[in-house]
Amino acid sequence: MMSSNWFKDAVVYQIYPRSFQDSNNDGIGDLNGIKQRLPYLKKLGVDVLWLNPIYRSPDVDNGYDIADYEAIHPDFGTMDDFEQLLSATHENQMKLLMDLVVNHTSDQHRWFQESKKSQDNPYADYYIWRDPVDGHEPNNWGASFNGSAWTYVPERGQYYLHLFAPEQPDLNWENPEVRQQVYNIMRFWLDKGIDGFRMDVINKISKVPGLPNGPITEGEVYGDGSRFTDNGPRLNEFLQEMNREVLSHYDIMTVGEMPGATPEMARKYSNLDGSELNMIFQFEHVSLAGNPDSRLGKWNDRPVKLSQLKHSLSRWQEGLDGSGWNSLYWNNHDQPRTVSRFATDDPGYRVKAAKMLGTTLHFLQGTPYIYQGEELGMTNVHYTKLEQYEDIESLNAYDEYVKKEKIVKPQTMLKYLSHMSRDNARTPMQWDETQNAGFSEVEPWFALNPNYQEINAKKELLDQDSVFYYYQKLVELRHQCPAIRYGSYQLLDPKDEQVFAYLREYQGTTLLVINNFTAETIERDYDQGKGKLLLDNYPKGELSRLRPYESRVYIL
Ligand code: TEU
Ligand code: CA
Repeated sequence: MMSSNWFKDAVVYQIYPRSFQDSNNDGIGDLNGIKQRLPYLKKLGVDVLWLNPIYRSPDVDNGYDIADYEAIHPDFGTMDDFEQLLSATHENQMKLLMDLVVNHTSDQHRWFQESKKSQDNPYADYYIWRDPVDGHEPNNWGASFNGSAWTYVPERGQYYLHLFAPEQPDLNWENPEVRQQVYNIMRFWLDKGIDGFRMDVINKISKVPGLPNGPITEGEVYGDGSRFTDNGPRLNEFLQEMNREVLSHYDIMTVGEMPGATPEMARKYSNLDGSELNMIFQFEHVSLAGNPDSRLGKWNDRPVKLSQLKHSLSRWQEGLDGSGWNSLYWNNHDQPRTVSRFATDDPGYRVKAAKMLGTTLHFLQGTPYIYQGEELGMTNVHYTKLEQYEDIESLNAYDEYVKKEKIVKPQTMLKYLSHMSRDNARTPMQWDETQNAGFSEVEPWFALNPNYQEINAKKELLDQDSVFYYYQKLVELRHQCPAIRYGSYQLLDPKDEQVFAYLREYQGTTLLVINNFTAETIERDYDQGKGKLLLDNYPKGELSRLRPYESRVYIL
């Protein structure tokens, strides 16, 4: 059994291939495009690339509905292109993670096409099928992208479960043959030499037997089944089996996406004996501002209270120190742009604010993830019309809450979408100021953020004071300084609603990290005077005066 802790020293860069770089001018980003941009990533200094799904897919949910796990989506290129990208990544001393989406498949996957034909065929038990109850769905669960979590198939006279879209049927992990099939897929890619997996909603693979009804919020149609689907009874067992059968035979890293996980659970999933995964993605800090009307769930346009953000991140820092491992992220393909969400994208402050957020996150203990464009301070796209959206989650939510249930006004819902939609993260990468931003020579599959002439990689690479070079510095400091990687953590002034300040301590080195989350100049005294300034996003200033969105790090 191999074991290695390189994941603790690594910085990961997430690539959304569809929106990263188009190489053949069909308007869609692709594998050869990523290969062309390796020098850029090398320059940023990241160690690991994670690619969102690149498998054959009908793209109901942009690749998270996989029709063939061992084929490359023609939009992205060929298997040969993939192998070339993998070796080029390795030649550049970087590693490559694939997205493993095995809670569900596409309804176009061969297994499902067979499974739905009858109740007795070799694939009949590959998915979660149940008889109707009194002519209705087997239970009251709603799906993540709205509507029921069950769809009826006349050929079988049964319903199948889908926690996401109807085109994303859930696999039946209780069936040992399904698990072996998944392990085979994993070996297929690992044997090509990839360096690990990001595992999509992997904490939903073990459902509570009996699939009981979930609680229904007043005024809602469907019940919330998450307590019976997330972190279920056999999850640790399944992960340990996967680890024994597959993961432990390779020198790789793993990160499991786990909505609803607590630090206590994460200590098991990322436990230090290496029997499950290396780390998880938790959702707490990106779920702090729900709508007061709980039927609307994540849809809101409210700022997050800084004390709550600090409390949440601190709970994970303290909760996993010495007993598990954190992943650190502000952004991914499902989250709005961090600078717009947690600080400001006002042009007067955007650069400072992006650097401040980077500092806050990158000085924590754990493995940091940078989502494409975050290193440029890319912003939300600020759409005002429904037609501008593309994402299934956003479109279904509008349909449900505005048109069907009429619980929110169109203008209000558009404000919520503009603040929270996943599409904010999915506009094409902004490479330069030319037409189509250097992403493609033709019109991209999804419109660019109109601010690309102001915010783009070419401009930032020419400006030593850019967000890009600041992120480069953050990565470099992490590589150099063990206290950033391994130090213990202590939050200062938990109730301060303006500043996020904390200490990191490792083998006699103490770091003091100070972040002003406001557009105001404020006075704060910690132990700055005793320290040596390691990093600042402003020119030298007065010791206790913090300028708007200023970040400072001292070695005490
Ligand atoms: O997301 C899991 C998940 O919980 C999502 O519902 C996420 O919380 C939501 O997009 C934010 O409101 C993963 C993938 O990252 C996402 O892109 C997929 O759509 C989803 O799984 C289904 O595979
Ligand atoms: Ca292309």
